[in-house]
Amino acid sequence: SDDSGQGGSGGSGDEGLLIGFAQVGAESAWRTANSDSVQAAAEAAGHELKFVDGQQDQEKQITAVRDFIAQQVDVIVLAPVVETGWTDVLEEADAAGIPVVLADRGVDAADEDLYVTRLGSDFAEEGRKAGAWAAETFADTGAAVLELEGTVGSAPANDRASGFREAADEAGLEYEVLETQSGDFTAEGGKSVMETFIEKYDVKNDVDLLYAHNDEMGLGAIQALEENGIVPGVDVQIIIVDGSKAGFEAGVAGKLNYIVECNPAFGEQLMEVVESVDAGDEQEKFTPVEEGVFGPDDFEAELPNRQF
Ligand code: GYE
Repeated sequence: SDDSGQGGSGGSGDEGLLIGFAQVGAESAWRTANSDSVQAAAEAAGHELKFVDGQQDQEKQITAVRDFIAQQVDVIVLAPVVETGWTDVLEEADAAGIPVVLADRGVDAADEDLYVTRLGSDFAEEGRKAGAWAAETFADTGAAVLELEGTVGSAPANDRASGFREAADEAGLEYEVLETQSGDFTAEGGKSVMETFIEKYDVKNDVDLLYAHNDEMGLGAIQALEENGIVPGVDVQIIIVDGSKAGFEAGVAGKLNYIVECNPAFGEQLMEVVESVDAGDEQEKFTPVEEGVFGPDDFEAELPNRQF
């Protein structure tokens, strides 16, 4: 794209923008694919990207944003690990006249005026897709559900939980969420939470559905189930969110039953938003990334299309 004529503070002539990106971490295949997509798109667009991996730690992300402000970047891109606690640092960016674009995760509605726009997924819609499938699948029997939630206080954990319940309630599903525990969006987290679930519940006989808020936690849980002689996908049905290659492979192997897609490859779209924000254009408050759903009949055909 042609960068000339952009009105950013640091931009002159054909120079690219200086962008600070405070990323969540490297907790999942989704995240790694997202980091790759953003870095590749920034490079292709001729922008300089300062990339900081927050290691799922809000304090590290706040420090990164403060560093970006000190470096007078043109635009700050923040993927906030959790929703709350951003007001102060966002006010600092605002006072410095540096626009903030949220990528992927969102912040508290109360801080809505402190960022320009969010580009990412509609996590509540993802949750509703999971809940709608559960309602259809367990319409005749009802469902006892265990939930492996993402990072506590994160937008995708909050919204995937509420969206699921919304759709299940709306469809009149008879269900009970026996317990919700966080696996922090990691495979180790998913595995260890599943082990405690297995100790506490007769998963094989008393649990119908495991709802994992991402692939890694679902895959970790599958490992725990197999190690305990419980057949994943059969003794207990499993929903995951993201749709990585590894997730689809588990689907092809019959170890899980439903995949709600979450698309990490929005780097190019993000660069367009950042350039438009730098140019001072009017922005929508939220730009959704397009995504679908996949059941057992789709797993094999879709696997080769997976990019992460
Ligand atoms: O689903 C998960 C990652 O915020 C949408 O974060 C993202 C989530 C994604 O750890 O795998």
